[in-house]
Amino acid sequence: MSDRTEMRREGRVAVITLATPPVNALGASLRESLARRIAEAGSDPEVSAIVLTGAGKLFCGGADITEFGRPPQGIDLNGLNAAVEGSAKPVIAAIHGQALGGGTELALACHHRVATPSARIGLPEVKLGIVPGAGGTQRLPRVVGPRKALEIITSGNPVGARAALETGLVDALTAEDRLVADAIAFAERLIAEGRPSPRIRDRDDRLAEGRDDPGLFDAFRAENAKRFRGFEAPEACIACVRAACTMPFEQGLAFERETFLRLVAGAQSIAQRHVFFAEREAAKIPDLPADLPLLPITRVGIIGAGTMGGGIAMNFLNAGIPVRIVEAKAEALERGLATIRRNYEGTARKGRISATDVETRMGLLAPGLDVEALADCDLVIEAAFENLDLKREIFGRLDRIVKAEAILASNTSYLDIDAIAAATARPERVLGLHFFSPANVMRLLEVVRGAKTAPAVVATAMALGRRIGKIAVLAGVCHGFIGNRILAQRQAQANRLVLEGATPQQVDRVITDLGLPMGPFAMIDLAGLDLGWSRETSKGETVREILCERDRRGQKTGRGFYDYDEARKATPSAEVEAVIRAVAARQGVTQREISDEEIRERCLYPMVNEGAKILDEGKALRASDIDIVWINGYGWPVYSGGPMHWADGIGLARIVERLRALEAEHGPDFTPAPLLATLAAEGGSFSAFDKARRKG
Ligand code: 3H9
Repeated sequence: MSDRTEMRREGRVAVITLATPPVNALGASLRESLARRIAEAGSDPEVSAIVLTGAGKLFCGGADITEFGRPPQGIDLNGLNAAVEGSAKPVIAAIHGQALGGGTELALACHHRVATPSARIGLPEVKLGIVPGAGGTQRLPRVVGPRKALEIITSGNPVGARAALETGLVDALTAEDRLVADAIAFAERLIAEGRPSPRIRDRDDRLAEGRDDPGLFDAFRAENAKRFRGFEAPEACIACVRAACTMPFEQGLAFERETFLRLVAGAQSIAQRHVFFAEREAAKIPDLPADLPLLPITRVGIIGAGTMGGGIAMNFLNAGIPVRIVEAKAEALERGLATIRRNYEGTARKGRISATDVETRMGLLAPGLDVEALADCDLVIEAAFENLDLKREIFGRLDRIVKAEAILASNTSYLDIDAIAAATARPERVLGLHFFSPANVMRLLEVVRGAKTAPAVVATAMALGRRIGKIAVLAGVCHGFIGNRILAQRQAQANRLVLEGATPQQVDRVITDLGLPMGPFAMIDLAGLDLGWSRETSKGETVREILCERDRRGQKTGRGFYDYDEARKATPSAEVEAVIRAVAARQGVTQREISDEEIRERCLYPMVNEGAKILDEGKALRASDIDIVWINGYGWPVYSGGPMHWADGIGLARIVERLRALEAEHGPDFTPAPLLATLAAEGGSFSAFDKARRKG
């Protein structure tokens, strides 16, 4: 076993460095190695204090997540922490970069903590569907009090070193570039003072808050009910912090351990860990060499200052990248700029950015009415009306105006990128950058690779996505790419189900019960029923056409599939139900009672089926990419891992069996995709399919 730590001596101080790149995760060999070093330093008469630090860019990223679900090996993290805490010589954690999860728990087992001012400390376990399992829920409340501990543990968000100093989570800040030297000086002072080493487990002064006010936990739960909806881990975190207040330390620790083991084996945590790795996997494009030089992006041009163009611009401004934004009419441009400013001012009012930030960002934005202004941009994104002829015309023009080496991108959500690229003399520099509305909020970016898009252009777009804080997923050219192509399947079934007798609110409820933020009909109302509709061409045959003709065009007209009040609260509409009944009668569809189960199967199984087709055609690189698209673009709940992971949980054989039964009843919309049928017959899963593809 290679040693996973380094140890050196500086006078009477032993410095032990965690050295398992890239994140010093506390896997079995690092735990063993660390325990051995602590014992060695403990028995060395020349050593009077120990400093623990991390190699590379951070202190420690926590337990090794890949070990979860496997048989435990060697000393566990609680055992290691007990050894550190029990050391007769003071142990000081010297934290830089990040201390996360088990890394923070290790630091809490130390007798003191010092940190660089830029360090961040947190317990992100809740984001993996678990509770901190190595004393975090027992030690943190003893330092910062139960209320603050609840916030930190249930949000999973790290706190900055300065805030950590204020709450007592760290004892001192070091100079940014003198972490270890300052930690050694701190240790030498302790040696000189010769006081006994404090152990967090012995403290209980801060716990009074939770004992005197047991209602604190109920109040916290109620305040955060919306955020916690559907998730198991936050409630378990609350129970563990409460245990810290009501049980002796060892008993609380045992309670935490039990809770951790229950959750780590549960479906939610398995799904959330799948998402953690899937997000990182999505960034990897197998056929692109890792050392491919990226194209410089120092100035971005955007065509269209509407909702989409403005939202897209904000992403770049937020990242400090100058933007030129062009609109055809002065009035539309003014309106677009005013919206961007209003959005920033709103964020500033909430205290998330400063008034200076607002001006800095607006200062990076250069508005104009002339496309010529985009000539020297490195990337131009077109966010114009969704019409192929119009887009081809714009791209033809851009090609003549914008410098030859620049990338030209379309934000189209459905159209053929190859047809758009063919309107230029540089198809290798053309691709799709599909942002999701609201573009400044939603994390997903579909990077659509055309038949001729150059590898460096794809790599640059993927890296740029990351730079502006998006999760970029590579998609191939097809109608609707990954996300909307799958959405279309759900929508077709939703439309059909209401004709057959379900109500829009029943369909929407079945979908929101699965944890999605809104159902198909609420979603259309938000987007507008009249997208792609016009009075001149309307045949007045479908429910949607008739509702448009009656000016029920969605939230913007106060009425769509639902009626809306001033607060945009939706109520079911008798008028809509009558329209649906009339259309059903005209089409000869007999209405009947439809069960929630039927809605679930008919809406979701065709999505999974379409996902299999997308995979088979190579339009998505992995099933897990499809999950990432649906989680970050459509709000699929992370606790069920995305549609493909969810399907694996049900079993592909069961899904194919149900699709065949639905096919017999309702026709070819439900015919199982060949890949899905094959996987089901082999007893396979999408996750095994991804693994096999990865191995090539
Ligand atoms: C825990 O601690 C439980 C305990 O309470 C109790 C235990 C009993 N394990 O994100 P990056 C991999 S739960 C294994 O791209 P960055 C990652 O997959 C843990 N692998 O880097 C990637 O691999 P690859 C609580 C891990 O610089 C590579 O490292 N801790 C782990 O953008 C680089 O990662 C957390 O939840 C891990 N813990 O961000 C923290 N972490 O190259 C999770 C990373 O093959 N980690 N990898 O794709 C993070 O949030 C980020 O990785 C971090 C670095 C901020 C640390």
